[in-house]
Formats: sequence, C-alpha cells, structure tokens
Amino acid sequence: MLLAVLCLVAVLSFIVISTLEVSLQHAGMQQTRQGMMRARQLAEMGVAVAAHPLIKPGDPALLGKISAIESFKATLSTEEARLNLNHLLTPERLPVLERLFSSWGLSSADAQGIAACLMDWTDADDLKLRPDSAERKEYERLGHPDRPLNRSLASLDEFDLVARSEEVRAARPDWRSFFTLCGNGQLDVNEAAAEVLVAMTGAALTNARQLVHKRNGLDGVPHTADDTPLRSLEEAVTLLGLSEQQGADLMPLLTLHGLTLRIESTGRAGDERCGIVVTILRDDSGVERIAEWREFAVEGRRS
Ligand SMILES: [Ca+2]
Ligand SMILES: [Ca+2]
Repeated sequence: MLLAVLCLVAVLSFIVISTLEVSLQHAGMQQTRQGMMRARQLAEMGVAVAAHPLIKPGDPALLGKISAIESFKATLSTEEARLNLNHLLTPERLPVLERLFSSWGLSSADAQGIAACLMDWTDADDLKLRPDSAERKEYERLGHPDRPLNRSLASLDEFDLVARSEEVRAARPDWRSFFTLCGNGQLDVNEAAAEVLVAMTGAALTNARQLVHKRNGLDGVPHTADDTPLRSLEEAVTLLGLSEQQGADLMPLLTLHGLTLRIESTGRAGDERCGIVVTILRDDSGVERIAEWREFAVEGRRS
C-alpha cells in the first residue's frame, strides 16, 4: 500500500513539474512573440517618422528612444545610391558589373563569366554569351529545366537562382546592399558609396573616396550639418578625375538627387529586433507610392 502511495506521489510530482516546465516554456514563447511584435511596431514608428516630408537625412527625430529598453533608428537615403542591376545588363553597361565583381576580389575572367551569366539569365535567346556562362542546356544539366527565365529580374532574391551566383555571395556576403531594381538606372553621386562610384564610372578608388570625404564635410559623417553636397555633375566628374569625354559619356547615368526614397528602420524591444526597409517612388508630379515594404533580419536579434 505504502509503495503504491509513493508511486502515485512520484507520478503526480512528475506531472506537476512537467506542466510547470511547459507553462514556463509557453510563457517564454509568448514573451518573445510579444517582444517581436513590439519591435515591429517600433520599426514601423521609425518608418512613419522618416516618411514625413519635412524629415531630412540625419534629422534627430530619426532616433527615437521610447524607454530604456524600447527604441527605433531610421535612416533615409535613395535607391539611386545603388546600382540598378537590370539596367546594367546591356552590352554597353556590363563592364560596370564586371568592375564591381573584380573589386570584390574575383578574377577578371570570373567577373566577366558571372556578369555574362546574369546577361544570359535575362536575354531572350538561349545562346551563351561566353563559354563559362549558362543558358538552358547548362541549367538542364544542373537539374533546373525551367531556368533561365529569359526576362529582367523581378526581385533581387532571383539572383540566388542564377548560375555562379554563389561565387558572388562567397566573395561579398553583403552583395545585396550594392543593388536595387528601382529607379531609372541613374546613380546618385550625393549618396552612393565610393566602391559603387568606382564601378559605375571607372574612376580610381582614391578619387571616389575623396569625393565622399568632401561630401561628408569636416566630421566625415554623412547627413550632418557640416555636409557639403555636390552642386553639379561637372563637379562630381572633376573630383572623380575623369576626362571631359568620359564625363560627357557618363552624365546621363548620374544624378545629384535620386527621386526614389529608401527608408531603413530598426525597432528594438528588449532583446528583440525587427528591421523594415521601405522604398517610396515619386512620380514627376510629386505623387508617392510604396514600391517595396520588406522586413529584414537584424544582427543581434535573439533567435
Ligand atoms: Ca538567355
Ligand atoms: Ca558631415
């Protein structure tokens, strides 16, 4: 009898402890979910502030501290600070892509081969641009008979499906931050990074860095009160050390003010982080529409 009672007590204790553990786990998950939802809300707050027409890049309102554990941080730039990948996929502009890949440490042959793979992915025919690029037959051999799509990229995610794209991802894990699919293909000389300016124009990296340095003002930080933005494309061409002819050829591909607004906002609630990127298109009459709204993973987020 005593043994039976002891067994019963042991079983009941096991059930109580197990239930407690499950409850604690459930409470933990609930807390994480709530934290994540709050982080998303805070990121959305940052987007709302950044999208206000009176807010300019570097405005203090873009940093919001709600409490010791809740905050958001938003940045404003333009999509034209990036290279429009679809616009580069023409025989005349392919060297821009090849220069960029080479600057990431890929050999000249690999840079040309991978750029050709992207060309073949989008051009209508099934003829390989180079022996080391890929069209239908090569994709079939790789087990993908439905590739290439033979049309312009519809999203940057599609890049992962292109042959040899893994070589780019290995050379530059943050490759995505160099590209956009928005805008008319012009590059914003007041927002683009030095490496992007080099790829687009063929200028020396030292000159491109000097341009960025000049743009950022004495404090070396973009979007602060001491910035001295470029006032003309001629000034940009001179700073980049390009010849008059090179400048004349490049002018149509450059702009002083990109029109496609890019907002990146990160919300933080305790250990949870949420990032949102929003692209806002403006037409000639000033009417705005959201072209993209995407959440992205933020480093440091608890998994
Ligand atoms: Ca093709
Ligand atoms: Ca500055």
